[in-house]
Amino acid sequence: MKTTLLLILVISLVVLIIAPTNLVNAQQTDFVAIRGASIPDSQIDGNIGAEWNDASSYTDVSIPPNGVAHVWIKQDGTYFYLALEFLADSTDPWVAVEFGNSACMSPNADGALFNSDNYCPNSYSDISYTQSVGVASDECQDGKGAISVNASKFVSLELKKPLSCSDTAGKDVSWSEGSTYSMLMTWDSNGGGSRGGATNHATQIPVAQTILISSNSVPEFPFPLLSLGVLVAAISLVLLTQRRKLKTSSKL
Ligand SMILES: [Ca+2]
Ligand SMILES: [Ca+2]
Ligand SMILES: [Ca+2]
Repeated sequence: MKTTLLLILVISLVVLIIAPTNLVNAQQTDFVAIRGASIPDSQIDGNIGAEWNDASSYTDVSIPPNGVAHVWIKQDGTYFYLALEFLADSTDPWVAVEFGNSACMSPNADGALFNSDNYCPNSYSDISYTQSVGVASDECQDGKGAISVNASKFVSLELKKPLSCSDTAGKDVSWSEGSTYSMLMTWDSNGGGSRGGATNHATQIPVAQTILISSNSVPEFPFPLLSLGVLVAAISLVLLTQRRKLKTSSKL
């Protein structure tokens, strides 16, 4: 019986130590960029393939001003990786992502722009947000991005961006493991660098989402109830084993 109690105690302590840590991560960040394999520039091609298998994957992510996206996020210690796919209402939308600032279109924030007819038709531009004209392409283009939009208006984009970059003029982020940062996403299809649709990004100001740059290579255990379930199952297993032993010994 002493052994049983000791086992229960040890399991409880392990769960109690692990669960709150993961609960904090799960509650405080929308996305966790786990450590994964590097993606070569050649695979940043607008086609989301097996290179994203070790990334954190999120479905049903709201992408303002309307739509639902599938998002993949990871990092390799040097680069931050983001992939996104969603159904647009045009074959020529633009997509913008703002990094490192929770206010939408904050002057001097870093960003990524895809398929803007004014800045980067069918491609990607490393940008910063500005007080005067909205956005500006960095003189020093860092990282790589790609976008594809098929005839069904399905958008796929991939971004590989340095976690830390010395391009202060381009307002590039300087991110490190263990910290959480803001990200905002929006898209547009009805003019001003896009065309063919009815979606105006200005109709809904995007809310900032948060990314934890994690040193873990597997997703955090995000569900406290599962932790509790594992604990109950483990205790039950121990008690059942003990009971079986007692029965066996009483038969003898
Ligand atoms: Ca790819
Ligand atoms: Ca930039
Ligand atoms: Ca730059």
